[in-house]
Amino acid sequence: MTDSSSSISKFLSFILRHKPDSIGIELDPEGWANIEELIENANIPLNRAMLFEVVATSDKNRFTVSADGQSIRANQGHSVVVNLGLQPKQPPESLYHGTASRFLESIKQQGLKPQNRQYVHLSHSRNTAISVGQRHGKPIVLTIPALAMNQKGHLFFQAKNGVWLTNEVKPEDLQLSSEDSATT
Ligand code: HQG
Repeated sequence: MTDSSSSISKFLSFILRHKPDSIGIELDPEGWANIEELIENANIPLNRAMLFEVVATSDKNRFTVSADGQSIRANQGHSVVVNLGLQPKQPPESLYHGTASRFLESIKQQGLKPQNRQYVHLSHSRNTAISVGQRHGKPIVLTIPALAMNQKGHLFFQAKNGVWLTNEVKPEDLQLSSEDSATT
């Protein structure tokens, strides 16, 4: 990704996940923004070609353009409440959550909470979890017994880009062991 696409991607994530009102636009209940309006209101240089290029090249497949080409939404990561229409899905046996060591005590006490987002984010790969954790500090990977939780009635969802989502993970469901470090 070029510097310019990366700053457009950050801008789109900020507007489409968190603060559409910061440029005076609204998302519909399913999280879609009108592309014309988004471009008109953008406070960075942006046109349709630039926007479409970022959608097509986003390393994490972060955005979807509607079938009619008129609207765009983020695939996951929202703090604003939107209905992505995700259906509960059976997860694999284990999923991973990457976090920073400084959050561990609090996570042990309270479990994993969505914090500012709509869901707790989980991945099926430990390596992805390590990169996610690194964004916050010294990475730690927690193993989540997703299938066993699902069998107890806890719901899991998978966003269009493969990220797994759930409402929370209670402390008793967290598997904490000496292997939960990211040194491998
Ligand atoms: C932590 C990126 C203390 C949680 C990634 C995390 C991801 C607690 C932080 C997506 C806690 C929230 C999401 C508790 C949770 N006490 N800390 N009880 N419960 N936490 O950024 O999962 O590049 O909101 O462990 O790839 O890091 O943006 O969530 O460290 O999929 O597309 O609170 O963002 O995608 O941080 O990342 P975040 P996340 P993008």
